[in-house]
Amino acid sequence: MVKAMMRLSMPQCCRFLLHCSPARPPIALRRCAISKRSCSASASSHQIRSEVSISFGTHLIPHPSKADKGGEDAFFVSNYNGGVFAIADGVSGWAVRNVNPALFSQELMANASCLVMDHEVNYNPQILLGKAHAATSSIGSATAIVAMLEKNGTLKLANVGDCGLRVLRKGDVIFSTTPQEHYFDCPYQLSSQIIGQTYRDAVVSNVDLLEGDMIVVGSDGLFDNVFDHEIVSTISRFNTAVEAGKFPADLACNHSMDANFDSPYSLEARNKDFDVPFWKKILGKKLIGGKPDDITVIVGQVVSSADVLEPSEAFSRVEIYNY
Ligand SMILES: [Mn+2]
Repeated sequence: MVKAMMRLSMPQCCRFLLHCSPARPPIALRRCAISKRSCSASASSHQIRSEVSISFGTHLIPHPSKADKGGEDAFFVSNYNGGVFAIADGVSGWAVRNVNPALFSQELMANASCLVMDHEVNYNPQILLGKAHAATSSIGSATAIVAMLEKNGTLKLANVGDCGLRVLRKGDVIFSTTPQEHYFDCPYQLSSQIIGQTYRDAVVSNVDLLEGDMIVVGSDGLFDNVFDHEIVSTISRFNTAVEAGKFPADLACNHSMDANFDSPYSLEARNKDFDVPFWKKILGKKLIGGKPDDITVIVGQVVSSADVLEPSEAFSRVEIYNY
């Protein structure tokens, strides 16, 4: 399924692919549209035991047909303040205009990663999205989610489109984002064109987290293929985010290739009145199956800052992937 750019006609629903390629390894940040000065690190001199931060596990599995180029999702994680993490999903509909859909999402995330410590951003994820979007010159569009944890445990979110986030506490989902879309498979998106959405369209949320909470952030490749109860059962098998990071993505990949799995995506499609042709319906068939896509997952575990960071390691570190 090719995710639609705004004002393009809806493509035909659901196709299924046969194999899943391994994720491309992380690539260090190579280029940044923001001045280098704003990328420089800052230090916090003390770690107080009552403060929290996030321990990350990450995984990106490109769409099988895009694996050679690494797919069109991009993300970064940073340990600045309590932790900053973000995902952008390049809208694949741009390929029909001979535009590489990966360029916009990659540049958006590179710019956002450089602005994490910007004083005008002031640790506000919505402003970060706005400034990163303004600094992005590539043609294309992307959905995007940015999350920032304050050391007091407040998680601040800004979300445009259908990337998603869940907060898990003691086996329950206690917070969930809701996707924004114009119509089925055409999400809200930050764009190089004036018709797209802006940071002002982001859904902004604050969530109070506790030590031990697990955060699962993903592109729609995760949430279209994995139900929340599966995320809970998968994550609860592991004690740390580093261990847990890979498994939701692997599960999503397996489901995405399973033509017999009644996925969240196929359920949603039928709810929106998409289905198999009439002649298949009378044979008892229905529209089911996973949705092949780039799958990006960041798992974060809220931990005591003092448990993971020595003062000498408290410098901000930004890792950006797929760029
Ligand atoms: Mn996607």
